[in-house]
Amino acid sequence: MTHAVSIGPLHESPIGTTLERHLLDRQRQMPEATGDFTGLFQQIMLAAKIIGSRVSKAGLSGILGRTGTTNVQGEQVMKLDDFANRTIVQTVEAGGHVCIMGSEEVEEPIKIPSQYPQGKYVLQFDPLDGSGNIDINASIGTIFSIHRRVTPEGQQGTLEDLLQKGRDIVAAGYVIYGSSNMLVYSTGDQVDGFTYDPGVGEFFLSHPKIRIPERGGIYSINEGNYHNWSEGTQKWVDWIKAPSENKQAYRLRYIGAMVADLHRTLLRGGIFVYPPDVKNKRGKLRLLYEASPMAFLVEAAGGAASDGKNAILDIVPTELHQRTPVFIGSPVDVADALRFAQH
Ligand code: AHM
Ligand code: MG
Repeated sequence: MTHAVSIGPLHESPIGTTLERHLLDRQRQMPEATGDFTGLFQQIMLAAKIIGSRVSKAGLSGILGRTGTTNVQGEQVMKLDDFANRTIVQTVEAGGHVCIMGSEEVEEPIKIPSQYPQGKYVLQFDPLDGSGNIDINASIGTIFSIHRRVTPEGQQGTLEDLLQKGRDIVAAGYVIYGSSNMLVYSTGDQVDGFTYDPGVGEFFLSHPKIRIPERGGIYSINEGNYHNWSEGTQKWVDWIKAPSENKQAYRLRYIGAMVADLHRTLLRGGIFVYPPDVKNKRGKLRLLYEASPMAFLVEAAGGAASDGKNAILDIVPTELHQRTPVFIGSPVDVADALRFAQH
């Protein structure tokens, strides 16, 4: 028998690193790991694949529109953010890894039905952030974070498990449904990005160890709100878009979906801001489902995230749907913005 021509050591990968392999390799580095975290993560990724598949067919399947409308077959159609919410709940609830969930789409905590085991983790998510972008075929995303429960094991979780600060997050991430679908996640020590191959049905490591640049050249804010801002925010925007002695004029980019704006900020640097304004005195974005997970990722990549006074990760939540101002991105750009915002 003739032997095939050797093309390199057997364990050198011809296929790249799958998300599954990445998770298993990391699990083995933690001797105390039980596989619970990996199991939960795999369920979230299954939900993301189902949501991504449905998002990519949104224009075809008659699913656009409001809850309660009917599609061409006369069937009731579900709004995509309802669909995404239900997909995550149903994919995760029976797995035995979580004891309670919180969703931007649901007013109250989502309990795990008593017929299922009550796990040791807590999952919070924004199932489809930026959903206003669906109808114009622009990027949207899913944001999630995982905490350890703080109430006794074996019982149903409570609000106390959900109201934990971002500093105690075990892992956070987002999935962006864009020109390609990507997962970006961190367990706090590094941030890795994976691109989805729809032919294989798997995420592959494409952006290992993402580091946000110290300073960028882009600012991202809804400038249509200019007249509703504080004087400090107005002065900062006037300053950042003008050339000055030690910097170029920054360019403005604003997609209006936090996942898309943050994804660009993480890769290219710069700053994303949703400040308080006269209509949204505490800001618009939700601490638990949007600000905290993104702050966790950006800090792990070497960036900064503040509510204008304090690090977002240090805010102790008092309500499930609490809002917060957000100044997030490259550390130098955030420090510059805070000098203005604090006046
Ligand atoms: P949503 O969770 O209802 O989709 O709203 C959150 C979105 C963010 O993704 C985005 O950054 C922000 O709202 C945009 O708000 P605005 O249209 O006020 O600029
Ligand atoms: Mg949202």
